[in-house]
Amino acid sequence: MKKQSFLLMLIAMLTLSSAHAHIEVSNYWARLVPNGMGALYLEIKNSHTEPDVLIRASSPNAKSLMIHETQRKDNITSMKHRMKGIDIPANGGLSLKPGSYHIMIAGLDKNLKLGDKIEVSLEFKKSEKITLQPILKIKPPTYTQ
Ligand SMILES: [Cu+2]
Repeated sequence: MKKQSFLLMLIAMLTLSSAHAHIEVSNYWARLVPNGMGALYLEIKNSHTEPDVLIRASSPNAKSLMIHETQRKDNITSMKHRMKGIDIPANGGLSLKPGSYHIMIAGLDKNLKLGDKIEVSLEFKKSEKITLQPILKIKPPTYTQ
C-alpha cells in the first residue's frame, strides 16, 4: 500500500470513530438530602464492542463527587467508595440506582433547592467526557430498611 493512501485511510478511520458516540447517558436525576448531601442516579449504555470504565464525576455545584456502591449484608447497609470506578460492559449497560451504584454528592451549594438543576461531568477511560444537568428531586429509596 502506498504511503499516501494509507494516510487517507487512517484519517477516514479517525473521523469515523470520533463522529460516533459510544456512550449514552439517560434517566439521570439527583436526590437532595439534608445537610448538603446528595446522590446522582443514571443509566449508561455502551454500544461499543469494547468495555469502558466510568472513572470520575465532578460538579461546579458541589465540593466532591464520589462513585459509591451500596452494599447490604446481614441487614446492614454500607457504602463502598469505588476508587477505580465502575466497569461498563461492551454492548451493554450500567445502572446507577438507589440501593446500588450511585454518585455521592458532598458539599452541595446551599443555595440550591428542589427542582433546580446542577451540572455534572462524567469521565470515562475511553470515551469522551459527558456533561449532564440532572434535576434535584426527592424520591424514596427502592429498598426498605
Ligand atoms: Cu454513597
